[in-house]
Amino acid sequence: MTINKKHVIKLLEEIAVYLELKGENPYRITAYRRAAQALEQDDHSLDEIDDFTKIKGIGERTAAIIDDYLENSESETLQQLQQEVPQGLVPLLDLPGLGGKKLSKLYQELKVTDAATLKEALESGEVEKLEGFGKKSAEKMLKALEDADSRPERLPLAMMLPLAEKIEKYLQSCQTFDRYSIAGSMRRMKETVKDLDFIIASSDPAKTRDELLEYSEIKDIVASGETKVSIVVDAGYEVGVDFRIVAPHEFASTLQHFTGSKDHNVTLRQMAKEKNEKISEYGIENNETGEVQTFESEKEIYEHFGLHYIPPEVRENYGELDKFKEPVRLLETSDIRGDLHMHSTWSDGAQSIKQMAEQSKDKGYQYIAITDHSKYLRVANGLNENRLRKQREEIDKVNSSMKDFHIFAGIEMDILPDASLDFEEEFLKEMDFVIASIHSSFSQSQDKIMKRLETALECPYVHMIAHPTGRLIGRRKGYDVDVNKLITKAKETGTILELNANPNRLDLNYEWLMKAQEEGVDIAINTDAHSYPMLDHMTIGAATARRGWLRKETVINTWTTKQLMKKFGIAK
Ligand code: DGT
Ligand code: CA
Ligand code: CA
Ligand code: ZN
Repeated sequence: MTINKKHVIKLLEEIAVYLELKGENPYRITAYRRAAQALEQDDHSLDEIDDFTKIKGIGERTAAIIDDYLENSESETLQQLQQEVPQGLVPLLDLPGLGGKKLSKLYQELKVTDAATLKEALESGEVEKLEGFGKKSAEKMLKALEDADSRPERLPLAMMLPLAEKIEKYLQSCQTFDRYSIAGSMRRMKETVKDLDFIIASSDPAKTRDELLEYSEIKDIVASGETKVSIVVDAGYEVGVDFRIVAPHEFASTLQHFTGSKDHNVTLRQMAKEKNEKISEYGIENNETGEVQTFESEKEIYEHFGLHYIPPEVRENYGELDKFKEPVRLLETSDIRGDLHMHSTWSDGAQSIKQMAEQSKDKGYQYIAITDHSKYLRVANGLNENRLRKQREEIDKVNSSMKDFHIFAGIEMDILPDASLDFEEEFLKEMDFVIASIHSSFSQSQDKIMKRLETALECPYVHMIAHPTGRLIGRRKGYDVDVNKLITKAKETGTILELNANPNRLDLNYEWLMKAQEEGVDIAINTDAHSYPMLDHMTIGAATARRGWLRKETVINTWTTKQLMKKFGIAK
């Protein structure tokens, strides 16, 4: 790292903070702050300064610290301080109303060293008794502390989806407008979401504002203007919701603007600039005439820049503003012809084989695979060879009773901790479709995990690896997979990798999907449904596929029944 002036300024400020926490002499603290300011105000770059004491406000001692830092790329003074001051104190500086001076007092007088000890001191009432602290500020701090540990900065998509649906239901029932859309990261189907954004087209913004404020779930109102209403709702966790109210003719531009991502819009703004235009949430302004053009749809906005329509999921500034100069056909939910991973009452599913099949047919599918758990997974009532043979009889029966629909007799077979498979190859031959997956011993080393996956990949009767990393978004990291190696090996062995569409999983994630497609690996998007409603997760899977730029031909469950039979080695 080459050290620049900003680094030096930051160093001096950090030293001041630590001294303050230690309760040092205020003059010394001020000296460092003044030195930081002096450097900030000085116009020279670092290599133009040969003697720091020549700058007014920087003394001998400070200059020596800077020289030490420049020479060694680290500061002994700072390191020393970091050892003396409890590390748990520093993050507490972010709490409202808690500067270095006050925090130092809590440290010196009440032995507060981190969030937990501060919480104790606040709850016992000791803090409000201290000079300079009041009951009110103590309450504020306690609330901030509680909020901080009750809710992470971003929530998993799966937690936000039901809330977004609930709000949409309310918006549908509203009387003062009829056009609205979700925007922001939720519309882009990002896997974690900070807050929800909605765009509303209204010719009577005052009335619309009032109507929004009548929503029954509001916990807090942050803003209530005629262009923006911001609320906090409580859905078991606090979530911010922003509504932008715009005139109907501005709707498309506002929607495009607040769908983001920020980086996508920065690049688009650059493209506008090159055309001598300015793009904003109101439209596109011609810099010469000052005229503002508005649009009927986002499609028209992209066409204005010579681009094809860019789906929201792709707007992440990953090169899409270049790529979509040419038409790009990404996967759509309607391309999906079937779902190849789901459970029935034979293991831990909620519905029977027939019920799952009929529900899937109603969704317009041509086939499904019933893939219950294997015997190793006792908690899920996993099936042994005998029960699987019985299940096949049931599947045959349902198959002959349904027209234009096919059920593949599948299995989701566990890969055991010792890297063996739950069934012998002799038996696997009998199955139409074999999924292998890991549900145990997540903490094994990468070597061991890879050995397990490789056994499955190399088995000629395994067609697919399900939820390849085992992660649960925001809850569980998954096991230690070398995904690059997995992708290479999947290509080599002709094994399908899954995009598990469950919003808690989205596994593989979109970045790995890009890579897998590049390497020519087949992907299947499956819901892993354990009940009816979960079959609908396919739309989330398709959206994630678009985030990974997946084309239809990469996704094998867009194929026909016949094509799949061939692929699975069961076609006559
Ligand atoms: P998040 O963090 O999950 O809420 O992600 P977004 O993308 O929903 O971010 P948010 O809610 O801060 O803003 C919504 C979109 O609005 C964002 O994607 C880009 C757009 N936008 C327009 N102007 C601004 C701006 O000044 N700051 C930010 N952060 N975003 C802006
Ligand atoms: Ca947002
Ligand atoms: Ca927002
Ligand atoms: Zn499953």
